[in-house]
Amino acid sequence: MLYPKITNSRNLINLSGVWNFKADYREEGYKNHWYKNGLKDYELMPVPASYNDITVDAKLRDFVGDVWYEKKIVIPKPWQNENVFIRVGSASHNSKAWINGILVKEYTGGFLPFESNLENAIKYGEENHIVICVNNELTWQTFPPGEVYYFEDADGNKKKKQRQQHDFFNYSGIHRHVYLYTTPKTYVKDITIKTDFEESLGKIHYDVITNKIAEEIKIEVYDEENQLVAVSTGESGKIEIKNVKLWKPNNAYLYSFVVKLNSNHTLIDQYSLNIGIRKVQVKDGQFLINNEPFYFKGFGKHEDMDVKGKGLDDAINIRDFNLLKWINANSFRTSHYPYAEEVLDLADRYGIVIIDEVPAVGMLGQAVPAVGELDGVFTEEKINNESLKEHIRLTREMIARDKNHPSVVMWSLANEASVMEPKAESYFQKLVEETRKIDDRPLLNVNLMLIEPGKCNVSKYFDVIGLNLYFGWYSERGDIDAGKKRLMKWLKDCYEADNKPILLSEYGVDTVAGLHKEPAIMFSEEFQVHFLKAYHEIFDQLPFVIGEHVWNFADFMTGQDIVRVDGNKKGVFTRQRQPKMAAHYLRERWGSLKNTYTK
Ligand code: E9O
Repeated sequence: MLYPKITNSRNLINLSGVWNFKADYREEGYKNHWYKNGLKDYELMPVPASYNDITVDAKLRDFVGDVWYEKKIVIPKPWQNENVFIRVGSASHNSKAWINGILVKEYTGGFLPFESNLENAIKYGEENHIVICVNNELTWQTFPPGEVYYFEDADGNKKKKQRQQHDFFNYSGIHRHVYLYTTPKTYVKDITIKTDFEESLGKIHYDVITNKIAEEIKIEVYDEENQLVAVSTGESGKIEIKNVKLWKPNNAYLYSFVVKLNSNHTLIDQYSLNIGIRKVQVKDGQFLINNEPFYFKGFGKHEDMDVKGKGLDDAINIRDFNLLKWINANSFRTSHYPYAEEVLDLADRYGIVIIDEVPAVGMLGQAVPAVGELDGVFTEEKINNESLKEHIRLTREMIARDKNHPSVVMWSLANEASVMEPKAESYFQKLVEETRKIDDRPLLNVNLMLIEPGKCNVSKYFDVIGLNLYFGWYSERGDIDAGKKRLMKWLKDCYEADNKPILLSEYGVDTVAGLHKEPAIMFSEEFQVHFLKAYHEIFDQLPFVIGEHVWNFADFMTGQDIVRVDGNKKGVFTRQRQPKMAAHYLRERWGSLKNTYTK
């Protein structure tokens, strides 16, 4: 799915801004046809933003159910000769959209875009009524999975509640831009780019899909100085670029790939993509980018901030990239869901490497399970065949959206699933098989520390094993030395069992900014530094460890819990994006390790 853009054949209106909003506390929206009759007694709500932290109403913050958004807009008359689409970057989690009372789209999935051709629903040159209903309920067949239940209070009133298995707040609402955009009647629907190189010769393999057969497809490739460096014709082909400038971590180079559709020698549609030429492989136990061993230095992150929740924010995003550069990181994982396309564009430009993750988090009994509470998830009632279908669909949609980003080097298909269960095996085998059919990037599975070495039923299907390890925190609590010993043994045993490169996809400790203790104890800034140092001493001895992603880049909001004081505090930066002590330590360490760090 191409990102909407203005080109000399396409137009665009960004509908972000202030919308009318109403939470459906009494479940009357559908009965009273709000999608047609409009909202009465509404309040104002920003888009994009989570609605949860915008007001001071506790009922809205923890609301489970449908909320309704409404906007009125005049659609320009000249648009009547074009296709007109509505496109929502993401809304969490289940959406329905109506234009002038006509249902134009239903979509499930909280972190990926959906769109619809509005042909039969809009009025040109007149006001149009747009309504989007967003529901935030999670079930065992959604991603992330969850369960809705009813809680009865002392007066016997039933309250709808959401049980969730994941450790981040269930922020809800319209989280990314809403666009109306046009295309000509014949237009470029999709572009797929694959790149490679041999010595100084860059190679691009491309496929262009149009909605109707187009008479002529022309391709032009421009370098960063806007010089034309290659041309081609036809819907698919190979292009070679002499003296290629590769896209490299921390040294991004982007070509512009321009597709032109012509009819009778006149241009009917044009679309351009920024592309990077680079090559990714897992070979001989190493992760190679452009044939050089790459060592991941960075974080698991979240889309999360004060007030806006998961709402797209360019200021925070650019601040985050500046901090990643400052701390000498070279990569992050989009834990635990695909981030906004705008974030991946920044990663392409800043040269930050991305591991792109599907929202498959919490496929286990509880958020922080005790031993024995992991199992019994791959059952008819919970993660079943229908879940698998959804998992495959979302993986496909993520790849369809993100495949052309040079920054994306690996797909992460699950975080902390209950993979010791025998039934997990066929589930993941199928998921991996389906994923490999559509893209050749390496695949990552991320395991939590309750999956004992040698007991993972799915590692054999993946290229890289991610391990989330917290010895000295969740176990051996407060005893870093004991944690360190366990870590060494665990990593060696995992490697011996699976013989795959290991990425430390999570390790870290909750740290209260400003709390100082000498000697270091849990929650102090000193403890975070000691813990990270101890882990690094182990990683540095093990050649099969191909990277370190600290959990987490910044403090983030979670559901309310006795182990969460105003959220998860494992950030190296605060939620306001200021450094804790550990940030200075990491900056020094990562500054002295090269990207192509070999042990
Ligand atoms: C997933 C991430 O979203 N991994 C968790 C992170 C955390 O901070 C969470 O935020 O809790 C770590 C899971 C570790 C579970 C270990 C349980 C061991 C009990 C003895």
